Amino acid sequence: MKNIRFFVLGLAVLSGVAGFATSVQAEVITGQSGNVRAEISYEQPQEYQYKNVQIKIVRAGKSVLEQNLPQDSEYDRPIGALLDKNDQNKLPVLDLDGDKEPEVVADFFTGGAHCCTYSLIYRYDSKANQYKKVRQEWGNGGYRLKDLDRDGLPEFESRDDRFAYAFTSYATSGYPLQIWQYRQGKMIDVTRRYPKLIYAHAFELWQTFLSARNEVDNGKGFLSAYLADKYMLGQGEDGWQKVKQAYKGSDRNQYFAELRKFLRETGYLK
Ligand SMILES: [Ca+2]
Ligand SMILES: [Ca+2]
Repeated sequence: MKNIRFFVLGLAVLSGVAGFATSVQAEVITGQSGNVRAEISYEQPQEYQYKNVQIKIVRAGKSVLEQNLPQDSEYDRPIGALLDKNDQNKLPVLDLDGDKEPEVVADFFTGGAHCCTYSLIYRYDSKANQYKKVRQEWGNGGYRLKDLDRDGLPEFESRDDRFAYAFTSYATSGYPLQIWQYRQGKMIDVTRRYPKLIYAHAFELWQTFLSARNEVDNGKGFLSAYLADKYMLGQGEDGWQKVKQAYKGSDRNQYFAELRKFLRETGYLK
């Protein structure tokens, strides 16, 4: 079950919040690749509030970007600020798409028990000598950077967070696998290019369902995510057969109807 719920950045974040301070002092997190150096600064947090969050990107000693970041609220904070002091990679600066130019990946957490995490990904536009960003929402979850196909470029391994609370509580929600690539300023959902990983993920969800089906909500949350994975594998019908055989809840007809509707709304069932 643990592996299915691996990215609860939010929870890790809460436990790492810095202590209260009496004087306002700037704190900085940094990252560097080649001659590109990025930093995020903010006032020392007071009562979990982060003020004056700024980003700065310097190329070969020259500042190219320097701006205040809009925050959803004052609880909105850079995740790097909450990592262990010895963590070297607080503000990742790395080439995500193989064009030899590093991007800056700034992760944030908006506060609350789970929700939400998001990334601001900055890309250098050499013609304009400017950085342009995209914002990627991760919801309650997060992601891991991992080179899944070993081509030397990292993928964002994540989950479809729309399944949080969809059929049950947060703790018993399961999620379909989601894999993203960053290419020239855009985030692309490439999950279906990794059928072996989806298969392994579906298998794991099924195992989790089996161990949870006698508990609250009969393992509904895991079964829903399992079926979404099966659709991505082109095995929707096979998935439904297994689901109908295995689900023992007394609300089966209603659950199946709602599940079908949800899978259509989320684009798994076409
Ligand atoms: Ca790049
Ligand atoms: Ca890769």
